[in-house]
Order: sequence, then structure tokens, then C-alpha cells
Amino acid sequence: MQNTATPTHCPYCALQCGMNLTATPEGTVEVSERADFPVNRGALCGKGRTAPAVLSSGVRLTSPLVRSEGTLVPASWDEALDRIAEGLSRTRTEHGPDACGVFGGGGLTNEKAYTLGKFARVVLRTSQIDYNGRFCMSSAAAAGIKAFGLDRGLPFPLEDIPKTGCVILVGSNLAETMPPSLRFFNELRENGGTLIVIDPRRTKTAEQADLHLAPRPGTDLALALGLLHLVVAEGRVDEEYVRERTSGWEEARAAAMAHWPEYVERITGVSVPQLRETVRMFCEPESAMVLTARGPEQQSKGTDTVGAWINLCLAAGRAGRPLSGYGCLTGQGNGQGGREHGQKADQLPGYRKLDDPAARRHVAEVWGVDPDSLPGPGRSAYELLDALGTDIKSLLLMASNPVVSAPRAAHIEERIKSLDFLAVCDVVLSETAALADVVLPVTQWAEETGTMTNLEGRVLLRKRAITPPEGIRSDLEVMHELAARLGVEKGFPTDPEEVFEELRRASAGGPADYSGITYRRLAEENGVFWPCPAAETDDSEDASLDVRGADDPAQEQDDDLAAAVHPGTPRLFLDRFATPDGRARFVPVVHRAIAEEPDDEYPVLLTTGRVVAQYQSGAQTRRVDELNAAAPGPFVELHPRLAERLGAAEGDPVAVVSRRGRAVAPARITTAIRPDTVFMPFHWAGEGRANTLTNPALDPTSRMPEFKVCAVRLETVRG
Ligand SMILES: Nc1nc2c(c(=O)[nH]1)N[C@H]1C(S)=C(S)[C@@H](COP(=O)(O)OP(=O)(O)OC[C@H]3O[C@@H](n4cnc5c(=O)[nH]c(N)nc54)[C@H](O)[C@@H]3O)O[C@H]1N2
Ligand SMILES: Nc1nc2c(c(=O)[nH]1)N[C@H]1C(S)=C(S)[C@@H](COP(=O)(O)OP(=O)(O)OC[C@H]3O[C@@H](n4cnc5c(=O)[nH]c(N)nc54)[C@H](O)[C@@H]3O)O[C@H]1N2
Ligand code: SF4
Ligand SMILES: [Mo]
Repeated sequence: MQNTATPTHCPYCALQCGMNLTATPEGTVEVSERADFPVNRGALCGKGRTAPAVLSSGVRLTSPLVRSEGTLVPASWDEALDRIAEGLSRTRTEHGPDACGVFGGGGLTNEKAYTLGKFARVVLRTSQIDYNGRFCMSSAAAAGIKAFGLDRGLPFPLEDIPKTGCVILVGSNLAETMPPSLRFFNELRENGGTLIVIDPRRTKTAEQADLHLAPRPGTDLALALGLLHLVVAEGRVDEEYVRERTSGWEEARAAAMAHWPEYVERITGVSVPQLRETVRMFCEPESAMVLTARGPEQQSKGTDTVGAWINLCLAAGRAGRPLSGYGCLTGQGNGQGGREHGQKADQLPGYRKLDDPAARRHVAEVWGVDPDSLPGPGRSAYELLDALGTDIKSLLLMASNPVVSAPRAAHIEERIKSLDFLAVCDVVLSETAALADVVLPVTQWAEETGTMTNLEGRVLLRKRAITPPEGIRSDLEVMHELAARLGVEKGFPTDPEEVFEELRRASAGGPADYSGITYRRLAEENGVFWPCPAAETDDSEDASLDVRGADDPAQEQDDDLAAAVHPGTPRLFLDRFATPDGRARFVPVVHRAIAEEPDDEYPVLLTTGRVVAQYQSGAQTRRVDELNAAAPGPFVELHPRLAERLGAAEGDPVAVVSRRGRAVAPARITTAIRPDTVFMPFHWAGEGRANTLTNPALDPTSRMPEFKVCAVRLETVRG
């Protein structure tokens, strides 16, 4: 395995860029270009290039830790695992199964996410499981299911983007958050297509655009409705498409017509000529796409907002047709797969619903348990964290750092501290792990094999390239050991391929059907797009393993069998949508205000997001020198007019105060932001923690918190 390059994938974002890894004789790991993977064709951002730095023993956890007289001290695996099993059993005995909580992450492989969901429901029998993906794209998922009957990030591969006529990017700064993907948008423009970017800031992405609209944060819903109004008023509705392929148009149209362009201009700050220009650019070409990211989604009306953008696509006949459609740019490495296989509060594997009796029967059979023993749906991520220390007494946390990344973080930090028992599995001592009673050090991406599902719905194999250090175990081994200690000896294998084989069966027949996908196929193809049902002739697991066998000399003659292999589904909805009648559903939505409008006391809007050199809560990337040099700490981005009123100069510490708390960071003064808005990245803990300020107002459908807008005031800091 060592010394030769292993083709694998990046540990971080949803592009899941391909890379080659080589272990050097000196014991380090080198990243080299892997040109064959179509998503990035060799290109990597700085995070991916420097990812091996987190594998070194200087920064990672190397031993289990247990709390003893207030401090975390090294312990044996047996002691640490015993303590976790004891902590969870005691809670269950004293307070019942729902007093044990589980919190997962969208960075976990499909195998881990699947096993974590099963662990919660079969071993702990708790309904209280959710994950950080709820903070990420749950609003887009909810809107996609409403409209199309199915939620998959992009309904087409990224390589379709250069060939469409126009892309509207709503609240995505992909030049910083997915840098290698910018290539597709540059090619779009080289081919004569146009790019429209909607962002309150003139970001690096907006600088590439043919048209940049800078709405007031939290007004994307009104913006989309105003555009739909104009599509109707200008006679640009694709009547035939609406008749043949959609339902609910009349209600949605009536709702949109209340949003006159002048009214929308007043709400959003986007001028009527700009609205008209957007409609023209979107409707005139043969094909067009709308892509959303966290900007419009992380709002207390994110689901309706995405729904309004989908309505626009449907009215203009731009969905379920070649080179046209609505897509959501997912975020974490396995943000897509992580929510398909059961770590979400209301889901079972295969994107089945936990409250659907047929789904419960199917999955219970695969798990060998009584369907009635499966708990029902639990709380959403913020609600779960908010219940720590009250209804939920013990928490098992895997792959998230909510002390930094949850909204109203000071409150959540207090809730975490009030737990009877906290166990954290991580690769580093994150701010959340530092509060735990037991911390388990787990293997990382390069040291273990697993599947990931990228933003295109492409399931890919992230292969182990190096041997993990002594004393580290995988998340799968941890769950196996804990299950055994809690009395469930079987059903928690430690071999990822074995887990995947079970996941295939559990997902079979569900919306996210992986049953036709095998490790062997993934090793040979550059990923397979779900849904990919097993071929009809293939009723044993082994048969499909053999179908595409490269080293099978008889394969040439196996054409019949090969033809029976489902090719996967790169493009969705071309013939029909995934609704019962095959039609896409319009949703009648109307504009509503943000949860916390500015007032005299808190007159400025705060929005939050990312910078290119740091990842998420920073737990991993803040441990990489090169990335820290590029992005050393938090900042408050503000317009010169606002800075002048405040009396702050570039680099001066500025206090940002909301109803939840106060954060301090240096001023970064730029005309690239609206004068009524400040921006803070959320990658840091401590004084500059953006989430001390954010508002946990939840979207009623998706339960997504309003990370993207709250009311604040600014103060200068003396001394
Ligand atoms: N470098 C880096 N890359 C990452 C990540 C990271 O942490 N760092 N995280 C990954 C993950 S999990 C995710 S979810 C993605 C996120 O990827 P993006 O969604 O691209 O990232 P954000 O910076 O959160 O938000 C995007 C933009 O939304 C804008 N915005 C703020 N408020 C509004 C609003 O009300 N309306 C509109 N239209 N726009 C608004 C912000 O100004 C910002 O430029 O990135 C992934 N890639
Ligand atoms: N203000 C504000 N807050 C936000 C956002 C925002 O835009 N603004 N965005 C939200 C979004 S979109 C997201 S996705 C969340 C993300 O925020 P978090 O959930 O905190 O995500 P990470 O920082 O990636 O945390 C992952 C943790 O898991 C560890 N880890 C990595 N791989 C593994 C593994 O395989 N196993 C285990 N056990 N651990 C592992 C890492 O070291 C790290 O400590 O933040 C949300 N918070
Ligand atoms: S863009 Fe995302 S997947 Fe690609 S190298 Fe950077 S962090 Fe990794
Ligand atoms: Mo995310």
C-alpha cells in the first residue's frame, strides 16, 4: 500500500476533489494531482493540498482521554469505552432511552452515518439523533422534496454547467468555498453563457459575474417572487411546460403577483431595471439553471425561499430538461450522503421516512429487529442541543464542533456543560471535545476506506492510502465496541465494505437507492450517481459484485449481464419528476420579514459565512500553519460609511453586539459590502466567535437556524 500513489479524495468539502496520496519513506504523506477525476481534473484548493498536515501526531489526538478530577488525561481504550458505555447506560436506566442523545456530522462517510443512525435506534433506542447537516442544507432539501418529490443536491453533473445558457447563483461564494468548481462557470462564460450572482457582498464569485445583485440579507424570497412576477408580466411563462409537467401553478402565480417590482425593489434594494435584466438573461437562452447555497437557505424562511426559486424555474420551463434545472450546492464532504442514511432525526436509510410504516418494516427487517422497537422522529439539531442538560442527559457526539458552529453558541456551550455525560469522537481536541468526559481519537480520511456522496449525487470511494498510527481506532470500531458493551453483539461490523453491503440492502427501493453500487464498481468508475437500483437479474449481493469485475476474464462475454447493471442516474427528472403524478409541484409562497428586524438598539444586519483558507469550525484547518498564515483570525467586514460613523479604522477592534452576546474582531473596511450589513466568518472560537451573535430562529419546515441574518449594533473597543 505504501510508496505507491493511491487515488482517493479530499477530506473536506462537497466537491470531494480527487487527489493522489503517497506515503514517503520519511513517514509524511504527499498530495499529488489526480487528473482523471472529472470534478476537479487535478485542481485542489489550499485546504485540500495541505490536508495531510492534520495527520501528523503533533496536532491530532493520539490516545483516548478521560476526565479525572476535572482534567482530561490519557487512558486505555478499554477504560474509555467502558466509561462511555456506563455513562449512556446510567442515563438510560435513570431517565429512559430518550435521555441519551446522538449528534453526527455530514463529514462522516456513508458507512459511518448509516451505522450511527442504526446505533441510536437499535442500541440506544433513542429518538434523539440529528446532525450538523441540519445547519447546512436542510431548507433546500425540504423545498426539493416538496417540489420534485426528491432531494439530491444537483440534479445534473457539474460538467453540464458550461453548456447551459445562464446560471443564477444565489448566495454561493464558490470562488472561496469550492474553488476548483469556478472553472465550470468560467467555461460557461467562454461559451457565451451568462452568470448572475446574488449576494449582499461583492465576493470573489460576484466579481466573475455578468450581473451582480446585492440584496439586503434575508430578502431572497421577495427577490425571487419579484422575478416571477416579471416573468408573468412580460409573457415569458412556458405555458406548455407548465401544463404538461407541473401542478399548482394558479395558486403560486396568484401569490407571486402581489410582489410588484417596485415593492420588491423597496424590500431588497435591487433596482427594477436589474430585476428586468435578470429575467431577460434567465429566460432568453434555450436553457438556464438556478443554484442556491447557504445565503438564501440559512434563513428562518429558507424552505419557502428555495421554493420561490424553484417556482421561477418551473414557470420558465427550466427544470427536468437537458441543461436546465434547480440545484443546491451541498456543503460538507458527505453532506448529501450523510442525510440519506439515517443520522437525521426523521430518516431511515435510503432517504426513507421514519414515520412511514412500510419504511420501518423494510429497514427493521434488514436490521433484524421488530419494527415497533424503532423509535419515532426526534428533535432537530438546534432543538436537540438546546435540550442538553434538561431532557437529554448524555450525548454521544461524532464529527461536529457545535461550541463554535451552533447558533447562539454561548448558550449551547452552557447546555453542553450542563450534561451529565458527554463523549466525543474526533481526530483533534476540538473546542467541544475539550468539554467532554471521554474523548476517543479516531482514524482520518487517508487512513480508512469509505464512500462519500458529493454535491452531484455521485457516490465515490475514498480509499485508505496509509496505515493509521498505533492507538487510533475508526468510528466503526468505536460503535462496534460500544454496541457490544451495551448488549448488542451483532450487526455493527468494523469493515466498511461489509457496512456498505448492508446499506445497499437497507437503501434498496428507497428514494436514494444505492443497491446497484458496489465497492468494486466504485474502484473502477469515477463514482456512480444515485439512484442506482440493483439490476433485476441480480438478487444476490455477490452477483452484482461480479458484474463489472475488471480482473474477470469472462467479462467481455458477459454483455447481457453487464447490460443489466444500472448505470446510475447522472441526470434526474428528464422524463418525470419523483412525485406520485410525475409533475413538479409549485408552492404558493409570499414574502415575510426576517426573524429579527433591525431597530434603534440593534440597527445593523449581521451576516456570516466562510473564507477560503479555513474550514467550518476550524477544528482541522486552524491546525495547519499555511492556512493560518493565509487566514489568521476573525474579522468584521464593514462598509467605509459605517466605519466612519463608528469611528473605526482598518484593523481596529470592533465589538459586534446582538441580543445573544458580544464578539470582538478587527475591522476590515471594504466597499464590497452593503452599508447596512456587516459580515463575519464563523471559523473561530473565543472572543471573535461569530456564533455568539447569531439567531437560532428556526425555519418552520426544515428547522434550519437563521445563520445568515440577525440584528446587531457596533461599538468601538477602547484600549
Ligand atoms: N473555504 C471553505 N470552503 C467550504 C466550507 C468552509 O467552511 N470553508 N464549508 C463547506 C460547507 S459545509 C458549506 S455549507 C459550503 C458553503 O458555501 P457557501 O454557501 O458558498 O458559503 P457561505 O460563505 O456560508 O455563504 C455564501 C454567501 O452567502 C452570502 N449571503 C449572506 N447572506 C445572504 C442572503 O441573505 N442572501 C444571499 N443571497 N446571500 C447571502 C454571503 O455573503 C456569502 O458570500 O462551503 C463548503 N466549502
Ligand atoms: N454563523 C454560522 N454558523 C454556521 C454556518 C454559517 O454559515 N454561519 N454554517 C453551518 C454549516 S453549513 C455547517 S455544515 C456547520 C459545520 O460546523 P461543524 O459541525 O462544527 O463542522 P466541522 O468544523 O467540520 O466539525 C467537524 C468535526 O469533526 C471532526 N472530524 C472530521 N472528520 C471526522 C470523522 O471522520 N470522524 C469523527 N468522529 N470526527 C471527524 C473534525 O475534526 C471537527 O472537529 O456549521 C454551521 N454553522
Ligand atoms: S475544493 Fe473542497 S474538496 Fe476540493 S480540495 Fe478544496 S476543500 Fe477539498
Ligand atoms: Mo455546510
